[in-house]
Amino acid sequence: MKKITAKAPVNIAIIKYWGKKDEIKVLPYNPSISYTLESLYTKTTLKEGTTPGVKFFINGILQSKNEHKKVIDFLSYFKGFNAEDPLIIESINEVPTAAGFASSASGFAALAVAANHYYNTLYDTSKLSVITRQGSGSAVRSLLGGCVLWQTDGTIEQIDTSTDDLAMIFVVINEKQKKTSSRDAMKHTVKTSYLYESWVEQAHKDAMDMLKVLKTNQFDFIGKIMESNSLFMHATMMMAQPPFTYFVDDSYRVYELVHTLREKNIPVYATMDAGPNVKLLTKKAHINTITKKLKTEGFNTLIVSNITKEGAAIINEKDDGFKAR
Ligand code: 2P0
Repeated sequence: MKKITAKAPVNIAIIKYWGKKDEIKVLPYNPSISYTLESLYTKTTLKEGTTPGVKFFINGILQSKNEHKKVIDFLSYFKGFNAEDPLIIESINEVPTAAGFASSASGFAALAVAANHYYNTLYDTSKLSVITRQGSGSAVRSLLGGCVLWQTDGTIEQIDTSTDDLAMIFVVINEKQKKTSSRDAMKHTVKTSYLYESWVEQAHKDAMDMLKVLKTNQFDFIGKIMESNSLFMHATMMMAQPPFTYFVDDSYRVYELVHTLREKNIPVYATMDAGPNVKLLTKKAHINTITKKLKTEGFNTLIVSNITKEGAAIINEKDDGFKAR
């Protein structure tokens, strides 16, 4: 029986993508940059079914008609796919789904790589990224590992920077599915936010500055640019008409804690995506101090991850290791 499994990492943007200049091709208004996480990923298996049609499961749960449609539309980009053929898709998320933990990114990256082998299309990274974007824009950054730049023309590249002593701490505030999808939230922001033009301009500057400090591994500058870039993105949403926000009280509390820790010379910076959970960037040496402080303040669900150089790839189920894409 034909069976292919791919594994794709979650990526967290240190320069955010928030808005499409081309909705059809899914091209962003500004470049974005991300780190690739080791401990958070999606594993997706494609295998032949016994009855006609696609059956799509996430974490063992058969998905809705709507989710099936998304996946079928996506797989239609792979030559040889036929929605009537018996196909089972089993996706396992090592990440809280749809709470701003970028599971759609790792999900579509894993599906793209698995389908590329299942249908033997063997598209190169460039062609695969064009398809992957249709599932989720930020998913293209999960195709590569390490630190990844996604340009406004759609190209992706790995940035040469040192990530060995870095770690991210995920402060889980809410694992529930978010109310508004980022796709709709982005559209609304582009159309109505008073700050959108300024965001695009500043995000370009932030990306340029970030590339410089990444190349020279200046941690505090990386953290500062990351934090302010994320806050600007959230400000664009607060200035949309009508306004909205992904912040909840506990998100603000985590930001305050981060500031308190920095006053005590602990190098830690915060970023937040399309959900209330906060991600902290620090150096490995400070993980214990930070997690201890968070727990004292009642934040008990924490996920610590290294940055990995591995991007999405087919895995050998037996040894669970990565194989070449
Ligand atoms: C990012 N986010 O750069 C930003 C920051 C969330 C906040 O990309 O419409 O699933 O499918 O391209 O990529 C989440 O949105 O949106 C996202 P689509 P996507 O990580």
